[in-house]
Amino acid sequence: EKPGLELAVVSVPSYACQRHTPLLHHNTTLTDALSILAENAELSENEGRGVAFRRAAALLKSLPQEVRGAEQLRGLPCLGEHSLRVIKEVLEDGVSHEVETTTHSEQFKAMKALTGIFGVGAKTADRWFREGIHTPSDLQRSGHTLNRAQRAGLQYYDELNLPVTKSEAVAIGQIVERAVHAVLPGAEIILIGGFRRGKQTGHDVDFLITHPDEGREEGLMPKVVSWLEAQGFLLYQKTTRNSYLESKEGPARPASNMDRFERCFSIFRLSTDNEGREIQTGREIQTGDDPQTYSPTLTNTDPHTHSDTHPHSKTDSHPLPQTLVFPKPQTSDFPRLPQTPDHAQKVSWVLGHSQCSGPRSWRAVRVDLVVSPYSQFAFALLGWTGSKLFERELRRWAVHEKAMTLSSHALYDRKRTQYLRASSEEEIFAHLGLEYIPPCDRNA
Ligand code: DGT
Ligand code: MG
Repeated sequence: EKPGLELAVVSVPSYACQRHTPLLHHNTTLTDALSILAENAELSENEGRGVAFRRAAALLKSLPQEVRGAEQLRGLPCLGEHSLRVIKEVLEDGVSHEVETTTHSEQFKAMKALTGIFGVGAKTADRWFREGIHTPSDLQRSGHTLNRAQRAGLQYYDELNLPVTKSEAVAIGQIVERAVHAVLPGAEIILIGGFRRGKQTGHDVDFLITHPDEGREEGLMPKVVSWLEAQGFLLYQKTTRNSYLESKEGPARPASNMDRFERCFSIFRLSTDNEGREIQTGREIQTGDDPQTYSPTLTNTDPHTHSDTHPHSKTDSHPLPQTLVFPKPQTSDFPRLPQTPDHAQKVSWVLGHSQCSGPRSWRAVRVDLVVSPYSQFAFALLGWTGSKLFERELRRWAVHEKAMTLSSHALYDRKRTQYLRASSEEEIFAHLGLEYIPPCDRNA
């Protein structure tokens, strides 16, 4: 046997939260194939099957080298019979028959297109599919009564399915920071989700907001939303108190604090000028606004440094992340984007009703805001950084290996019958008996 090929000799732990999973890895052909089958299972509401494919893909993402033959996988965890069969096929033939069939199936294509509408889940999409609705245009013509989220989803369909760039995320971060500081000075805002893990694009932009004085964050979301609305930054918003109910998960919910968890699902109106530069104006600058800090600006980020997305690097000893600090806007400074996405032109208005006379100077972007009390901030940060599989694996590890219940609010030790406090992600990993995995290695 060729030296260095037996990957199993490298011991690979079976929970994704025990492993370092970088964004870029060596086995994308295999993980792309498995991800399609996972997606198909999720769209068919076969969660168990979806998770099995996701776990297999995550294992491959964590391997230190490219897999060239199935024999290299002997002894590795997380690879079920079905996943192994798919992997072997791809290794031998370059493609998997099942993956090909899936990607070409009418049902898969329709389910992807319909669930691509903001506000539409697998159940609704499946019902529509069985009525013969396969595309957003079919839905539009069907005359179905849609809720407010779905109407917005349909209206901005094309744009919301364009990846959000890191630069756009930064521009939105500046707006969010301004909104939050206008209504609550001293509040802290941090970019979470995929961008915190170092992704260069995302399907949305996620922010977590808190205030060091516990209680000050209460009632913050409606004020932030009002400010954003008054400035013309919101195309859609739905604020829910405590949308992530963990009633199913048992005791990991501090009864008194639960009702303070607020979340806002929104669609931002992000200005772009015709040269593909993003600016952060909503409507006109309001009288009384400081034009110096409210002028169109874009702070370009170096695409090669991830330091701003990883405020919790291993060497960072700050117990809590610092507020996202953006450089002071400089009106004369309009750096060009690394890529210059002219979204207004890329978007083809298949649905007809978004037509405008000229190229538009803004685009719609999905933004999620979450407000957490300071005492739960580390849990919220860990819970909202993802990836989804990494989160699932953390909770599975907690329950099965530690008899603990982990949520985005708290960690409960069932043997000691007490909540374990933490003011940093590092402390939570320590409570769980896990090596600290930084955000950039949570891309399971
Ligand atoms: P993407 O698709 O580029 O936006 O990728 P992510 O990883 O940002 O995914 P996203 O935005 O759906 O969610 C961000 C993270 O937040 C995700 O990795 C897990 C977590 N998350 C999402 N929805 C919920 C929720 O309802 N409750 C809790 N606790 N966490 C959630
Ligand atoms: Mg996200």
